[in-house]
Amino acid sequence: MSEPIRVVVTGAAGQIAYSLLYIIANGEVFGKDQKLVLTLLDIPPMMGVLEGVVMELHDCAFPLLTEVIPTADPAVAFKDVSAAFLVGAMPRREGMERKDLLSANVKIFKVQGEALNNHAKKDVKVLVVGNPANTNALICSHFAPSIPKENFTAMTRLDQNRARAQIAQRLGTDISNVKNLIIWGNHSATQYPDAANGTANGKPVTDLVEASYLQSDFVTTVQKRGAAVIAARKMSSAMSAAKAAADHIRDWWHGTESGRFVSMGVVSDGSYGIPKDIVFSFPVEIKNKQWKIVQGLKLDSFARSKLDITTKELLEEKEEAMAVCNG
Ligand code: NAX
Repeated sequence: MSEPIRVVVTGAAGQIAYSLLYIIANGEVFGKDQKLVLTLLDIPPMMGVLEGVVMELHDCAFPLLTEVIPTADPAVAFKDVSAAFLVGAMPRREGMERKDLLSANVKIFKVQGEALNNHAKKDVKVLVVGNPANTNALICSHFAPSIPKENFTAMTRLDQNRARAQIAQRLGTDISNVKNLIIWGNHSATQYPDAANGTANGKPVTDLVEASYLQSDFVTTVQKRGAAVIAARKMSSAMSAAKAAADHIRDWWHGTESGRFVSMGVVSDGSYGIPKDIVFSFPVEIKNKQWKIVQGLKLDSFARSKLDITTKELLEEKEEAMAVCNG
């Protein structure tokens, strides 16, 4: 059994964290032989609720969990962490403009970027779940200059899992047979779910499913799945978001098998003509805890037009976020 690593979950009193903490503490992310110290960050008014979460974590009697530290202080939460799940964010309230939400959250991620910079391990792996996830990850990285920008990522794995589920259901096959669907761009309604490189039972998805579906209903169903869950459940996706966050970090930690790629929001290096220095979801392969953007995939004019839309949105978000930071 190896020495414990410290892992932080922010928004720890919220609904995604409630599912996520179980998965992490049960050894399903870092491995069944990796002991853990969990630090749980939330805001001061939530400390009472967080205490209840801590009680439940103790009562689960997880063999790998050596310590749980609830706190409202980022300096305590981020101390020596090897992995950070940044889930906490300001929710959108009625009457709130997208701009107001962005502005509130940019401020949170600036503070957390600075805290990571000052207190976390320099090889910390950061996953931003809180929305707007891509731009929050960019801001976080901007304020943590001592940590490589490759270590900051945003979650689009839920969108990828949703895409796989749609294709598996349509073909009536096991989800494990469906591979290499890609989410390009922003974790928002402009994302482009792309089946052009996907396979099901080793065959191209494009040979098995009509192009008319792949270019219309498939795209919009995945783009709007979050809203559909809210309409039905009266609350946003939580269990599936937690599972996706765990999938994302588990693959980053342990790597992806050869020939399989996963989608992650990462800082663009200019691949596929996407402007540098925005956090854009690309297909990646992971080895030795380093992700690499999969190169050489073909993008037709339809795909290219979709990538342009999501790129434009991310550039606008970046500009607004930087204006807030500099203002
Ligand atoms: P909840 O409102 O249930 O929980 C959020 C928690 O964050 C609350 O306990 C709140 O007090 C805390 N919080 C707020 N500001 C904080 C701060 N400065 N430091 C630490 N904690 C803070 O939301 P939940 O359903 O858990 O969703 C969390 C975030 O995930 C939201 O921003 C949501 O939009 C986003 N999502 C992102 C997804 C993705 O695929 N990237 C999918 C699911 C989800 O919608």
